[in-house]
Amino acid sequence: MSYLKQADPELYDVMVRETERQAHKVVLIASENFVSEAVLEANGGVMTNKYAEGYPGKRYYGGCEWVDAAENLARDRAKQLFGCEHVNVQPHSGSQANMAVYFTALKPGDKVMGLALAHGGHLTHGHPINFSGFLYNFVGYEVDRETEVINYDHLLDQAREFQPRMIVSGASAYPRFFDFEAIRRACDAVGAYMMVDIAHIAGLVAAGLHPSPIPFADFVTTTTHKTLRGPRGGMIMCKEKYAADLDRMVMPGIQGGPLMHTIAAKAVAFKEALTPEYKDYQRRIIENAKALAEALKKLGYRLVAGGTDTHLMLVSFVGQEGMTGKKAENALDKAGIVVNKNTVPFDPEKPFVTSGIRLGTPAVTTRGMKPGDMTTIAGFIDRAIKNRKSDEALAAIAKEVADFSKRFPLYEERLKGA
Ligand code: DSN
Repeated sequence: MSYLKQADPELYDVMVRETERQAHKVVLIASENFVSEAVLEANGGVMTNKYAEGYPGKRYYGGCEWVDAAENLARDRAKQLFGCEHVNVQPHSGSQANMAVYFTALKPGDKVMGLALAHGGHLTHGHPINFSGFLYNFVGYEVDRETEVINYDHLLDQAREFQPRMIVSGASAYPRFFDFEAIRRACDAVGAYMMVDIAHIAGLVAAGLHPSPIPFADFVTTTTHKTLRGPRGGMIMCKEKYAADLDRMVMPGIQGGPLMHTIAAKAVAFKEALTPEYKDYQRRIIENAKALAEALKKLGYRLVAGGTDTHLMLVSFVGQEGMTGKKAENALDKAGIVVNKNTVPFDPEKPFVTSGIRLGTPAVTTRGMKPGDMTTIAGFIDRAIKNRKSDEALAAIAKEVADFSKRFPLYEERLKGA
């Protein structure tokens, strides 16, 4: 029996439609994933009712004994998973996690370096239209024009010249591994804090498949819902010496009551992430990404930085007359394949048009797809892009994509009898 169906049929119908959309399309958005039913249950549970400003054992409200237990489980499991000295699981989002670190370590006007958004960075890494860009004096470092990867000698030179108080690394559209040891050397050369935002690669780091920044960084932030496959939210890890200041900055500095239902769901996701099956899942994400990259290259597509080490890749249409990321995103959506347009390094197009698309494999891997299926998906992508002007052809591909997707059931129980 669905309480929602009874109470609000209109919203219930919208939820069913969204579940069907997730199940019947191929989701290649690199930052999205499908959480387990256990994570969904915790996230939709009774802890949403509880106010709990403060931290376990030191709250501003009575009745916190069970939310304390949930937060302690989340904290202990996160520490075990990442091997960090201290963790704060309360940030509502990645953006607030980054804000808390900046507010802890920096003063307004301080100089900071971050990977430029157009080169794979994130809005909160100093973009002028974001609070990070309003408050701090950020300069962006960029990828090398030839290799399209970060040149760490150039980064060191730039740091020596600019003398930042902090160097931020991590990205939302960078397909190669980061060299955290080299970034630490640059930080040490100029006495800067090292902050790494591992939102995209957190699951790979947790599984030991991407080098970990934890031994090198002062602060590591992440979201919990991308490769990590937890509920939507944020988290901060840091050295013990910053713990008290950081916790005070998260609450009361920038947040009030923590979202205890989400923290409970984070605990569940971290337990899942501590299993051998999870490590295998992360390995398969990378295997699938490499298979998709190779299949696309065989079909003649150009990938930024030549391919991927991780869960994501960027297809570049630079130099292809009349082709843009926006056109590709629209055509693919009509064909049942969900991606996002994305700027590529040195992109001649505006951010709302772009010359690229970003593709990632966490969500399709959760559904059980394998490297052979990536070849099938590359074929769908190629046909959709080539037939982008024909709605009829795109609708036919969408039907094939839906049939293909049905071979990898998702949230079936929810759709039964909906
Ligand atoms: N919006 C996220 C992404 O898609 O990568 C970053 O915050």
